[in-house]
Amino acid sequence: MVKLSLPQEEYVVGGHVGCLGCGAVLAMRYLLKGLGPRTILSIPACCWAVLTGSYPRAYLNVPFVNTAFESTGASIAGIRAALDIRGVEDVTVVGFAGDGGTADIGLQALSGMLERGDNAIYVMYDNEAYMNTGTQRSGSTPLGAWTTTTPVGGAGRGKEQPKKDMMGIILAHRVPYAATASVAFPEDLVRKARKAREIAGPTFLHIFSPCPPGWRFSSEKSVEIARLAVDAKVFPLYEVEEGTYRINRNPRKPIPVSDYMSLQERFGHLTKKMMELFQAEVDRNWEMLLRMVEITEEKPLWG
Ligand SMILES: Cc1ncc(C[n+]2csc(CCOP(=O)(O)OP(=O)(O)O)c2C)c(N)n1
Ligand code: SF4
Repeated sequence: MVKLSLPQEEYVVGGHVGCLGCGAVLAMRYLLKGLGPRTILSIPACCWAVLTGSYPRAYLNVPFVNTAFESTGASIAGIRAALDIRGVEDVTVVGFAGDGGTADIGLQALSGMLERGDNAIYVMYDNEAYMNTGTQRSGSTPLGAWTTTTPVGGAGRGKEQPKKDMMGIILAHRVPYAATASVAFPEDLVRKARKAREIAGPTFLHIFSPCPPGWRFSSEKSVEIARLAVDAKVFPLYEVEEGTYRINRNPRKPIPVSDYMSLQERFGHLTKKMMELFQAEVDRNWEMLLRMVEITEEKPLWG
């Protein structure tokens, strides 16, 4: 068995109502292991707004506020400003939102916070749909995936648009640090959380978080699926620091995307032709990433 060297402290308390195998629970667990107790979270409407519990119970061992769906970026900017006025410097302010709350409805508040340079971490846990309300498609849902609003059958063949490139959107703001992370690679995730904490200014973590009921797979496969996503290059692990790209895991023996997709019923309807389209999209994105590493090794994109 692989032994992980993770902090022992737990800030996600047992008893929460997350589904079995919920990737978003692991995302929060590892994030807080990296950030530690001097952390304040702002959480908008999403699965995690429910998982925090109802008063008098709370399943997080750090303070948090629940904010309106569209306002996470503004909320963390406000919390930081309040702490600054009081002279509190050793508290990390974190927005923790789903992909719907980030890539779609909360995008303007997030963009404002990044552009102003507010000192806070924004985390998008990505389960690739609006899960708390029953699996509606988001901008972050991948091409071809079944959701309740991208049905399969009749004229429907799943989502017709590709996944929105959130890292690209974030990096257009020239932030000091942005990284992808996965619940299948906890040490990498903890390291990235710590790094974001140490950087003054806006930072962004995009955490891949499988969802068994929404992606239609059995709950014990969450971590396996997250690992396959990285090794099939569907969700590469990389970070961009002051305009320089670095890949954190370069799979020596890449696997075909069909190995990743075949474990999930949301892709069960895809034909060979659609799989090939998906593979081509993945290959193109990977090529682009390699190019960005090469280019920015010589000259960072900014800074
Ligand atoms: C303005 C507004 N519109 C719609 C809702 C209903 N709503 C609550 S949670 C949610 C889905 C959130 O999806 P996402 O951000 O992807 O997080 P997840 O539930 O997948 O964790 C929706 C649509 C709301 N609370 N506020
Ligand atoms: S619906 Fe998905 S994201 Fe929400 S609690 Fe269940 S497994 Fe987690």
